[in-house]
Amino acid sequence: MALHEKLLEASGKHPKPAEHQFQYGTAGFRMKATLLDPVVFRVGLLAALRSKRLGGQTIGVMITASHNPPEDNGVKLVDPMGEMLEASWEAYATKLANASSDAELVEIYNKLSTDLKIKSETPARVVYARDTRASGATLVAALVDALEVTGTQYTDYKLMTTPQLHYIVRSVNTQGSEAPFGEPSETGYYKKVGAAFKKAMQGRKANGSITVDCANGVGGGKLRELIKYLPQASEGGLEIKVVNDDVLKPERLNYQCGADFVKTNQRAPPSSHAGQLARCASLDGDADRIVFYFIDHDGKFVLLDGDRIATLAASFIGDLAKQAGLGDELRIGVVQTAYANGSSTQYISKSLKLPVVCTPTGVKHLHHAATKFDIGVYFEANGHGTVVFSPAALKTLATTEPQSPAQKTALDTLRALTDLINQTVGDALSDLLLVEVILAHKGWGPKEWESTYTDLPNRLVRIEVADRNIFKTVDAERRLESPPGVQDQIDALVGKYKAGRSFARASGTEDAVRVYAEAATRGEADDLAQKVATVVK
Ligand code: 16G
Ligand code: ZN
Repeated sequence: MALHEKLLEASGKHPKPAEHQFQYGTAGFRMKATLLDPVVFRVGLLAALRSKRLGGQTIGVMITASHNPPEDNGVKLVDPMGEMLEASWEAYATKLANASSDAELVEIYNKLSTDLKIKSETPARVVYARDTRASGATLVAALVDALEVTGTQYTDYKLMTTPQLHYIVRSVNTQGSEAPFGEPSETGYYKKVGAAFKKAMQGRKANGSITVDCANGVGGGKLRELIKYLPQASEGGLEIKVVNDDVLKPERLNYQCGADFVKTNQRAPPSSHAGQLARCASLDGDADRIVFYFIDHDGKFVLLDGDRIATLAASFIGDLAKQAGLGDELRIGVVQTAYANGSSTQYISKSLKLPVVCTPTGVKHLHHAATKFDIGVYFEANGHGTVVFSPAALKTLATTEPQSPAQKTALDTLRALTDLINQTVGDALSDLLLVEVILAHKGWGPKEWESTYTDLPNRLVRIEVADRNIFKTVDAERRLESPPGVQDQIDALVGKYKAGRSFARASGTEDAVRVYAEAATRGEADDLAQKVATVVK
């Protein structure tokens, strides 16, 4: 049978419901799992094309809906170096997903192959994994149908966190190269991270314990596995208490727990019994986000979100670079979005004296901007982020000869960090250990971490509008250029509040507009958010 006949036949088993329009958004395709079968099949076709286009390099397919409810699922592609799919290909994904018939799908597939000058003899290679959602297994079957029909070589990595799959993709593609990323296996990941953690601690004892809420998602089992590769608590290692790691009851996933719950509700999961000043953290459902928190002396909940992780990491890495004698050589910068608390931005530029860049929401934008620095620290306030080291910075770190014991210690620690940090994408497990390393070095508890600056009170409001597509932003989403006149009204309102700042943008994941406001006091922040919401409505 010719390929187009085989494609027609295979596609016939994954029919697209006529009424649905799909879009490859900031986090791939995400929706009710019952709608996703044809989408995953078609994403499988695109993964094969992408791999062939890149000369047979391995492409990753991750099946997850992150912090969404259990009945949702999603799918996204990972490019060869572990980055998000190149932006121009998102449109191809959307096109394939919306083909209205099997015949049209084959037509689009063939046209893409021709337009992209894909040679049929080039091999295609794909690796894939999924989170713990009940729908994952059948969606994998749809993916495999696409990989089979296109003659793609594939490996099933079964259950994995999203960042673990990113690690695998980069490891597979750099095997045998000058810069191998790691062993392309789950154990390889644990070994790399575990060894780097030990080195980065530089013989320091961990300070007590941390309780980690795993959102009843895939991160729980993986964290338990990772712990086996860390210095054991009985021998002075860090004690990690794993909670909310039930993956057998599907309805518990992300329910009243996890990073999104904690960040959105600004409170600990109801199941948490942490005592005062005890370190706590929450992962999201696929373990690519993490936030920290604690209960203060007065019983108040204190959140240490992505902004806090960014400032902590930037200050630590900046100090190490200076101590290693590389303060002038390595350009360190921080990348945030408009959602970053204004106090964190001030702290980075005024106290840490580091450059700060603001980009639109979405990991791919932050990641891209971070690669412009020698060492780029990027975090979204919601807890997704990582640190990227440029090839030049890695070379400098590898070849610098330390001139004193202090320089050597700093250099060794920096080198260990380059392995501890998952540079492909935000990784909750790796970020967890990064924060622990820094707190141990600084001798800090969560209270000292929090006391570096005071967050401005802020409020986020979600507004349903008739058509969110009319809201067009400029200046990294900080200003609206459409609808006309709305920005002027927002400016006039903001001007009335001390330390006021506010912006409105269309959500990329929900049919709504989000308004963010911050001001000197809680009351003013709430008031400003409400007033701007009224203007937007
Ligand atoms: C997606 C993004 C996340 C962003 C969120 C914003 C990735 C992998 N994920 O989940 O980074 O914070 O969208 O959602 O890029 P919103 O557009 O609905 O505010
Ligand atoms: Zn996630």
